[in-house]
Amino acid sequence: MKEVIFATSNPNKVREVNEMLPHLSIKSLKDIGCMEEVPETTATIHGNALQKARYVSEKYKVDCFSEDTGLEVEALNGEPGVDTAHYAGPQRSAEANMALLLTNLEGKGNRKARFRTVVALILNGKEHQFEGVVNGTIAPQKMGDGGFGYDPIFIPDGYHISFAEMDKYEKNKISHRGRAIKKLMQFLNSL
Ligand code: ITT
Repeated sequence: MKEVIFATSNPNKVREVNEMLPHLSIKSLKDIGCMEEVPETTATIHGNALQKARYVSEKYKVDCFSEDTGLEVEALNGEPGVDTAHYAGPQRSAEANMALLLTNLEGKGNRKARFRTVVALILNGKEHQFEGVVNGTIAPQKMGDGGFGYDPIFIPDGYHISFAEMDKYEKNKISHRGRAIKKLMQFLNSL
């Protein structure tokens, strides 16, 4: 498999997956002429990943993979979870999302969190899912300006720096997305 369709409209995800899979040609939704908003309306990260892949595969008659990512904070009972992208409202602002999370964690001793990515692949009519998780803590305030989304406030376990302060290859090596994509690649290579 040399060319793969990644059913996402998030250019940061495309960039990271391109960095992880330099030998593959990754096509995004824009590349296949899909400019519409793909629905993600289920109650779970697994459900949303599958919903996006199914929608694109059925409508555009292509094999593809998608992914859904959530940040799960222990002291907030797993929130924002499936609502990670629009935690602070429909404008999907990373700044507003981080500010709300920091406010909601004020006064809480437990700042443990994890990023979870579920990749859903539809290949020859069959569905497959691959999960990647990275544990860490939520920083007391933003640290660094690299990466995207919640990266400035997420410190992975074993580090004293946030994802936003980390070299991009280092992040990809240990991240939720990196781990899920590695499983996807192992599966594709085993075919
Ligand atoms: P799709 O088109 O793939 O659905 P999306 O941006 O809507 O793109 P999600 O629904 O999976 O993606 O939302 C993920 C949210 O988590 C969004 O707010 C991202 O900014 C954030 N996020 C995802 N991966 C991240 C990462 O590696 N580091 C920090 N934040 C991340």
